[in-house]
Amino acid sequence: MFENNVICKLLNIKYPIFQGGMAWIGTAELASAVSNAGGLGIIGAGHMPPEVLRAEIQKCKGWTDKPFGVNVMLMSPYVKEVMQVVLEERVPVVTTGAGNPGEYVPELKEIGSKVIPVVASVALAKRLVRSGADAVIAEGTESGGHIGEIATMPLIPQVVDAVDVPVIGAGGIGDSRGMAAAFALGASAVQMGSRFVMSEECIAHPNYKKMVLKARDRSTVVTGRTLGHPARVLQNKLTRKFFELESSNAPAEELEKLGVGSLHRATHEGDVENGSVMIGQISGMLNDIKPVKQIIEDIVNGLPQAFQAAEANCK
Ligand code: TUI
Repeated sequence: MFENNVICKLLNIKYPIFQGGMAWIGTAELASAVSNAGGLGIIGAGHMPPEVLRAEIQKCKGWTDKPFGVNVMLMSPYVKEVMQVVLEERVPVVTTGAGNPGEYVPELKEIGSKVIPVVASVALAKRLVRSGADAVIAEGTESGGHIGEIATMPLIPQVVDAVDVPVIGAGGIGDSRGMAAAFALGASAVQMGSRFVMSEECIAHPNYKKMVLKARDRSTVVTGRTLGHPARVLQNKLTRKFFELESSNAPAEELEKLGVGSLHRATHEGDVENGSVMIGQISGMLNDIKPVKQIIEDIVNGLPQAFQAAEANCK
């Protein structure tokens, strides 16, 4: 299976499954587990200072001899220094999020890294392919964390039609059915974040995972739309406070203040009422915590059945 898959061939991986590079919880523990299981593990640089990222990359190199990636969050205040570390460490795959990485593409390609930006629109996908991107991740608004406007179902085929590089589908994918659907829309691989939050290897605080276990289909909300950086999170005390302030026309600085340190509060301190519990709209179907290897194998093993079920409707 996947011998002819363009992404598996491009990156030298066994399964066309990326782990989304999540801030604070996309650590070397998770990334190396995903890479060792045959997918592409990705360290989420988030707001990490450059030397912390370097240590994380070196841990990952020690724990896996398979390809792995780093996701550079372009809104980070350290973005330039982080890119420098990625170059010095010769990270095999670099994904980016929350912005346009165009200016960094040439030097990353020069050292042989594969550059695969996350895009939330056709326009940015086209621009980045012209800049030399090796593939793009089309991420729909169903995702957790920082999001774009367009849903995965319309985004994937429109990006696929617009570019001549492979497309990785993301946003709302957490099982074999989702992966089969992304393939049917023209994607060559998938990226999953939320599904890997609910793995044994993910270091997210137990309270975070417990809250996701209890979540349903309508449990997420989007904060930060009026601030220009929308983020999907589980509804809690923090989001209620946020919307209250927003509807009373509180100044933007006051809203921004609520967000400072809020992700770490949830992921590491376990304060899931006053912190940001970032997770995608598939939260209602994340009902177990499994080892990474089992998550990947269950999805891959379920693919034939998912395709057969779809085909049965055409007979
Ligand atoms: O980056 C993500 N998801 C994230 S990053 C994150 S950490 C964070 N913390 C505080 C504030 C903001 C972020 C949590 N979740 N996903 C990739 C992604 N990129 N989703 C959407 C986009 C995107 C949006 C607009 C990419 C490019 C873009 O274009 C901007 C432009 O300049 O054209």
